[in-house]
Amino acid sequence: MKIIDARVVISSPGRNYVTLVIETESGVIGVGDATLNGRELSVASYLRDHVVPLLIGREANRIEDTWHYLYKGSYWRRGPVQMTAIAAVDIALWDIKGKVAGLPVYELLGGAAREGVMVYGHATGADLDELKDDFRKHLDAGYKAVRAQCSVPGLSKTYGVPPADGRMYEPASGSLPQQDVWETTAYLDFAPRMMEAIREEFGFGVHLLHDVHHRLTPIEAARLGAALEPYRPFWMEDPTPAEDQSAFRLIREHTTTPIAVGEVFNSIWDCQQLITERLIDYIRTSVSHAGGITHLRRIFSLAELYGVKSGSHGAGDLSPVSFAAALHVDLSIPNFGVQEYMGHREPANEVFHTSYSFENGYMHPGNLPGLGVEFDEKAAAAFPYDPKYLPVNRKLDGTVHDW
Ligand code: GCO
Ligand code: MG
Repeated sequence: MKIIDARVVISSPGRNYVTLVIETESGVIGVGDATLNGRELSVASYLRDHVVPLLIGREANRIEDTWHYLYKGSYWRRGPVQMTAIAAVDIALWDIKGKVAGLPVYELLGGAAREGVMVYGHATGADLDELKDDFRKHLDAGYKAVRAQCSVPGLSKTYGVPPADGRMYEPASGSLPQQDVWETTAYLDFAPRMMEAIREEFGFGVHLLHDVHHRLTPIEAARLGAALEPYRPFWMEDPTPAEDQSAFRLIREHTTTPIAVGEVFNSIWDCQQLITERLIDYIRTSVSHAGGITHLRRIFSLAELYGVKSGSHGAGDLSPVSFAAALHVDLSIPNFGVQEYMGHREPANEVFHTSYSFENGYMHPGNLPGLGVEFDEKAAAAFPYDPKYLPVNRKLDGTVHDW
């Protein structure tokens, strides 16, 4: 069954998404997500200019071969652009395989290893009272795991806390990146108080997560991990800039707080040391930025060998196509940990018709053949691309800091 057409659709139903549509001679269509937040057009060009010409005429059922053809064949391997592009092709081909077989993708991956996928939502607040209100809303909605982020007193803007005007906290609107302000001392004093306030109010019966967003040095992260221990966090996410794998050894030596990292990784090589030296507890690579279902499964298999669990990135800047693909993987692997679920803003559901469901804190990808997401190209055309940047972070003296 040959591929006869492949096209890239860039649309902005609530936020920007790059979608790859692959069409086969038998009429079966597959969709993949190629969104790289704030750098969307680079992946669109990689696909349109360099990958689509290679896909036409290829056998759609040869997923593994196509993966290596695109990965090794380019010579210039890895990086977020190439790996997001390969992911989009890979996800679309799994979608096609499922539709041809008449089975949901998770059945092709070995079938359900659990009844549902535990997801965590985001609770945020401009102060502790607001955070507690939002946390309570998540518990009322049935969430078993919730991430807590709160404005740091003294800082005008904190990661993870949306502006008061109802916009999402990322990306910034406008033609230039928004500037955030950062001060490590204030954050390190406040974060344990925030976690304490949540435990005092809601007890220990809910999984409590927190995202540091790559902002600390190893010794600062070690101090934070130790300070959080009494509140028994599910994980401390992205404590230090993720590209320095050996930094995690120092954190590990000082704290038993579980560590999660990997949303910015794009291959197994980015986490090889972290996993094989048991420096982390959860690997957060996503299906759309780490080479698709084929490569993500490879990462999770390596992780399983070393007792590391999955905890995939699932922010709203990954499209519903990615999210569905993530749920199929989550449902089928033995070492599933948790899945991030941020949801998608309206009018995303006018463009992406999904079949996944949420019940009592758990999600299921549904049982439609393939991924279970239908992409409405006509509807997408009504929401043209809207260029936006992620924020840039500076310390109080103006030095650019990790974001
Ligand atoms: C998370 C992430 C995101 C990223 C975003 C960047 O844990 O959900 O940190 O919020 O910042 O995906 O585009
Ligand atoms: Mg994060």
